[in-house]
Amino acid sequence: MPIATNSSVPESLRSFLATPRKLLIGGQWVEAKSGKTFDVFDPATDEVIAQAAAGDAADVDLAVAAARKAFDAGPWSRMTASQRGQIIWKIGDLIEQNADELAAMETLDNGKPLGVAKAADVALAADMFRYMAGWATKIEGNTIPLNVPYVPGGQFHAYTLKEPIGVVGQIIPWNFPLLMAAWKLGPALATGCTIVLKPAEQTPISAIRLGELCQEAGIPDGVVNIITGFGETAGAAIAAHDDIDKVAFTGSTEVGKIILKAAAGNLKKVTLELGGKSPNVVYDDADLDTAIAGAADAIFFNQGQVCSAGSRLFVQSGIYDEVVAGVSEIANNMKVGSGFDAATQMGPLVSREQFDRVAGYLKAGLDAGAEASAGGAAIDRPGYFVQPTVLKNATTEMSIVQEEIFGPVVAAMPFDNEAEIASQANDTSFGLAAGIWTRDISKAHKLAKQVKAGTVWVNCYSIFDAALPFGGYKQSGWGREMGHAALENYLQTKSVCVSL
Ligand code: TXE
Repeated sequence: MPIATNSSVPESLRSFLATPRKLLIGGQWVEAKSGKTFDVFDPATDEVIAQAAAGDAADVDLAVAAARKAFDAGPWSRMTASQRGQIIWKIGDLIEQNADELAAMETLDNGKPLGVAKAADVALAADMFRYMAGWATKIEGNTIPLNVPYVPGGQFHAYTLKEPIGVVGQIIPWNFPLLMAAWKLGPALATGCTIVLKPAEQTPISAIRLGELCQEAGIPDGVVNIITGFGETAGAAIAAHDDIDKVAFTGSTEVGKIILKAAAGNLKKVTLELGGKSPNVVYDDADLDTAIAGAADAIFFNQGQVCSAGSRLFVQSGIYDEVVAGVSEIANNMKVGSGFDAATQMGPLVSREQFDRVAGYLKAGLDAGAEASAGGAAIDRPGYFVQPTVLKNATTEMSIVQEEIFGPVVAAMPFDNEAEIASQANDTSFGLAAGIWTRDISKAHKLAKQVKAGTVWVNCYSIFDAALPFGGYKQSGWGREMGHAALENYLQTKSVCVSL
């Protein structure tokens, strides 16, 4: 449905999108130095819905200078932790107050169903700021007893200070635009850092609006800077910038490696949340109705554009046919359409590029001998829609089993030998998440320990909470998002030693 006739798009959003959106630098909304803008698309219709400023290295320079000034001169760094915490909490409140508009923004820009945008993206984003607001006042060092052998009788008072790392660059993807901004900004703000954030070029809108909400909440000028633009220009400038102390990236493993190399220039600290190819293991003693629904949700949630999606489904042989048939039935009955249609369970993929990538994997899988027991093709209609797909007869060496598809495509494989399932589950270069479905609690804990993944869900999948650390083993990344662990990404430890 074109935006002009879409009654689900609130008037406030319509007028927000009517003017080209600018960059937030030092508390001011400004055009890109180059004057360039780029088009933002509705993936359900291919319609241009907005223009955003195409920031590049020159704008990143200005944003970093503003962030540096705000970090060095204050007031952010001079505020008490409690004052900072209250402002961060207020961002959560403002997200909640603007939930309808933000959810519509995500549906328009990313394509996801409106109900999901509101219940997951927006609600989790608000919660993330509130959770991190609470941490602002609880960042503490230690006192440390010393025993220095070469200073006999020496008495010392030693302690650690936890200090913000400084100016941080944050580069985020398009699958959960607002939520990824919240995952990044929340801990950086709680620790007292200042930020240059670059949203994905496919979905810049909600981050721009979040910048406005940060200002409304009382975030001082220069603390949060938002540079919309492309990866190869704005993103690369952030990764390489000599005055950025740390870069946090969520995106493809391929770009994660590029960022790492660029960051080596000034040895800025790096955290990476990258791709996945997560195993979802169903044992024959599982509650099958729950496991089948869970396996479908694990891959089809957010059109499969989830880094932790359960994209390799391992099913114990005796129940393989039944589980594959069950997941396929769910796939076949899924209502695919515009995210604004209340009946829609799955929206379009985010972009033409992602649509082509997923279609390419479908073809490669079918050509290699996998068989579609549901879906298997793109959907012939405007927008970037593909069928929810279950591929059976998949084997380990196929690209659909080894590579991240980032679409609603699951490869289902039987397993016989319980002793070997851990090594099968671990047989990729990724290690982001895993699912286990069984009534046998000891079996579940045993596999949970063996699997090389940053998150393991037992008898559930895709459960996220601001308090629960999330991140990757192996090539799925470095560091953890959320929870107390996320604060460490933005802190450094200073040891102070005083002779008494
Ligand atoms: O990701 P990119 P793309 C995976 C998923 C998907 C694939 C490609 O498999 O199919 O990546 O998606 C910025 N220097 N994930 O191409 O390019 C870019 O502008 C600095 C997994 O969209 O990694 C965007 O802001 N930055 C994933 C961000 O990186 C650069 C989420 C992600 O884009 C850059 C998204 C560069 N040279 C995709 N090039 C997850 N882990 O959740 C691009 N960017």
